[in-house]
Amino acid sequence: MNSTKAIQKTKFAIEDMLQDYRICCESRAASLLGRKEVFMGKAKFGIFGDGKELPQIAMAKAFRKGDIRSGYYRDQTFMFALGELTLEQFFAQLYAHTDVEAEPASAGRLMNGHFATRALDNKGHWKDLLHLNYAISDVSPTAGQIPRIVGLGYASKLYRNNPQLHRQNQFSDKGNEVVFGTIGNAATSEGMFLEAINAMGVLQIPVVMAIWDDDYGISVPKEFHTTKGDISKILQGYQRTETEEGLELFKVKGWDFVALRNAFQEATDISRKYHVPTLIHVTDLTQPQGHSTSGSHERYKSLERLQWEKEHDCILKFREWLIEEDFASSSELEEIEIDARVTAKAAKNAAWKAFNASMKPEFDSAMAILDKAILQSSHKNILSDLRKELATTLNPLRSDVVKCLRKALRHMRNERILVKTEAVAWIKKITLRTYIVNLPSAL
Ligand SMILES: Cc1ncc(C[n+]2csc(CCOP(=O)(O)OP(=O)(O)O)c2C)c(N)n1
Ligand SMILES: [Mg+2]
Repeated sequence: MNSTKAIQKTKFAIEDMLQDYRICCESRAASLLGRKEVFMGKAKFGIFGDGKELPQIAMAKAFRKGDIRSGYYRDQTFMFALGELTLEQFFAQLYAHTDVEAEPASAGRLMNGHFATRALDNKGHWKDLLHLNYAISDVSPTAGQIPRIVGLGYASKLYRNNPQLHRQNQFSDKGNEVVFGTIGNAATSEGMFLEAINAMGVLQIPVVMAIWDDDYGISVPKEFHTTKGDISKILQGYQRTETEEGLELFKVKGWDFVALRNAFQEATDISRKYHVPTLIHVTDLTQPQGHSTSGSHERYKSLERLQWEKEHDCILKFREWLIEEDFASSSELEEIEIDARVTAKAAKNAAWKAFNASMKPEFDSAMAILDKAILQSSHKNILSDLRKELATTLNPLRSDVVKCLRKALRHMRNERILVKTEAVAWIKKITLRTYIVNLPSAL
């Protein structure tokens, strides 16, 4: 349809959409590589945002500085789109790199896919939140991200309604900010979500609540965890009317770029301007690699479902639409796809190199202590075996080194030799640095 095309062409600039496509492809490449890294033993666990890329692009477009996100482990594309997460940082978190410069969200303390921007500076002082894309730190219990959305939205309401709070501050622009929440479809069955929806309606707070609906909660299909299998259908009673306050509800397919852009923009405008909570139920999403690295969805999804997921992949549909609307040719898009894979791979390699380099000095100094122990102790053979075991460990972690030295100390427990003091001091130093030093600023 020519008229639609004309509107879309002027509304969303072509270069902009190709950049969106690039971010989607880079994010997907990162997810695919991430799973392989886990299976190669280079990371302990992986959970990724593949299949949820496109709606997150739309959400990022509606988000502006001063707004706040409280979401969950699928949101990598949103963070990439905002420029608050680099591909290298994404992999640094997957490897649990404990350097805050490499992994600013949590310095390797949180599971992968747990996003955050730092609201405190290195001295522990609040930054100016009005000029920050603030993603509040994710938590692992599903729906745990939801109650705080109510608190944050209510704070904006208080800031707007109380003129005494309007003087310059770094937390609220007179209540004109919006809190963006994200949650998976299955987690909407939790009490925390349902209570929060009610509270949002009562309080009339500026929230855009997005639900990424892929029909599943790990292996459990929707009919077993959501009444009528449709969360927005059963929330209809919360819909505001001409005479009653409530929520404004949207339902949109996760592969429909125009509908997503419009829904997120409209919802955000309503929430920001009128402090009306909005909910966007994004349906038809997929899981190209299943839930996480702990399972394989081929074991519980039907062949029909798996085929449907392939055909409804949001990036594939976005690609088809870009070509159909004449915004790009297949070969132009292919170039972007290849570039994205190369970029993601380079970032992965750089992150892995940096992660290993970060542990090398500790590894070398522990080896030197073991060498001394072999010379000083009467348990030379056992200590040599321990040293050999550590030296031949594939991709040794800091914890492997600490474990090895602890074992060595146990064998030397009845001996009076100097190296023991050195080994004890080494363990103390490493564990203190690893577990404590970064904490005050990692909030
Ligand atoms: C309170 C709590 N219960 C169970 C889990 C284990 N768990 C992690 S993800 C998940 C399924 C979530 O499904 P959904 O909300 O649909 O999100 P999706 O992963 O499909 O995006 C479960 C049960 C958890 N992390 N927290
Ligand atoms: Mg789900």
